Amino acid sequence: ELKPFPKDFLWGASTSAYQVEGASEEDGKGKSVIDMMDHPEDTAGFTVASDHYHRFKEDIRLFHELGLKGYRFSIAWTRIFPEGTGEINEKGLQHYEELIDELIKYGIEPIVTLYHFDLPYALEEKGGWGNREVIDAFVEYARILFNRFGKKVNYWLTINEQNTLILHPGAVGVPKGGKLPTKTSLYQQNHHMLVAQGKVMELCHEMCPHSQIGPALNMTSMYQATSKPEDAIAAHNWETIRGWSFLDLAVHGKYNNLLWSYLENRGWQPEILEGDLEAIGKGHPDFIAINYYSTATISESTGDASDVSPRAGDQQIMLGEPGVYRAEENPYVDKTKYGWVIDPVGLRLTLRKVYERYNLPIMITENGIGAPDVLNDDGSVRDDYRIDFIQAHLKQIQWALTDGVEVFGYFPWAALDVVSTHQGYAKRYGFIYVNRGEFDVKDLKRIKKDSFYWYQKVIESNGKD
Ligand code: BGP
Repeated sequence: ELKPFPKDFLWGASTSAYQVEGASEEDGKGKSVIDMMDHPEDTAGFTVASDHYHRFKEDIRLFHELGLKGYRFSIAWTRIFPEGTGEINEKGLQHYEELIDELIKYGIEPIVTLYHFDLPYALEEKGGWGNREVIDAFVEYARILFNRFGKKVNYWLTINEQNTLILHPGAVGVPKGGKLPTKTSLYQQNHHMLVAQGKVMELCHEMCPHSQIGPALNMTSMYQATSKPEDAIAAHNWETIRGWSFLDLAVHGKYNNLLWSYLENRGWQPEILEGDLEAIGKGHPDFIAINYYSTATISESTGDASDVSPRAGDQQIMLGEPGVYRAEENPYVDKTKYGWVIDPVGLRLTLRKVYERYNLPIMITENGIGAPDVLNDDGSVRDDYRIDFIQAHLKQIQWALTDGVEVFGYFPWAALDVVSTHQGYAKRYGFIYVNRGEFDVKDLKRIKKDSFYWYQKVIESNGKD
């Protein structure tokens, strides 16, 4: 029999600063790598986005009506430190203070991501995460936030999808004129992020003993395409390199053996200074946050470039690596319009695996379906596909709870429409429609989609609907 959702389950929804705020040059905000990114020309940029920066009070009123118990958002580092370090911009702190206070006023738990893809451009110019100095800059930034908001915020997330940043840097974007970094440089960046994350988690425990902090990786499961033993090895290769190696480090402060030999064989090992592993190991996350969208199906690598393709991934991520794995179509699952595999059962499996491996409570910080939602003349948005998607995933979360997995929160992507990383407003995720086109920002009116009314009932009934 299916277990019910726990009584205090955190029903929420997510956004990230650059995808929702707009006001990209207001109140002293500095430029981030996102502001400088080489953006596809036919999609909306991030200067206005959903104008959440100005309309957060109206948005939070809607979140309250929706019944949210938690709202996950990110703080833009460049609003606090326009240059990444040095001078603090008080206006930035004030903005987030007002946002947090507004949430608390409605009894909505603020869940704060410290860093969601938007590194200050001033730091990027100094070498970005490849430069060890960024570690201290990140710790200092976190210290200011813990100091100011530590009493009000109970849940912090460190770095959003560090594994996406490292494995698919092109999916997040590169500053104009910039090239994709080499693997050696990426794994060095990864190492610095890990040290920074470890230090920030330790600092959080010191400064805000009542709050909890954890990493937020994009986690999923890999299926082997056939029962061929080599396919099983390839699936294990990719599942480890893509997911476990990041979490093993965040939780245990240890480089996974398989990852390390993979790096060594290719000459991609990062430089590790004395004290680094200790710093990573002192982090001790209180929970694990996962973003889950889809699974992939893997076969043995053919060893040549034909392994690499968007064949079984989505259209913006190339999967496959010669000598490591190859991605295949999965005939048992559907896909979204954007080619992302829809696999609710994969979420149950992933939750089981993550819990079994680390024994830490899990918060699902992203999950959702991107679709070209249509605003009808009668003011409705009939997003039944979103209802089906989330309903199916909730059922599998319940199965995971029944399997004994501790899941304590669900934060679908997204609370309201946001600029998608690649398809602007053509691909939407929210429960709340934002009335704007790709370039014509119109009136930015908020319109409740069908999924809004449905999710409202889900929350009201604690997941029975
Ligand atoms: C995750 C990111 C989010 C969000 C989401 C949907 O990887 O953390 O920021 O954008 O994916 O992706 P997209 O906007 O590319 O559809």
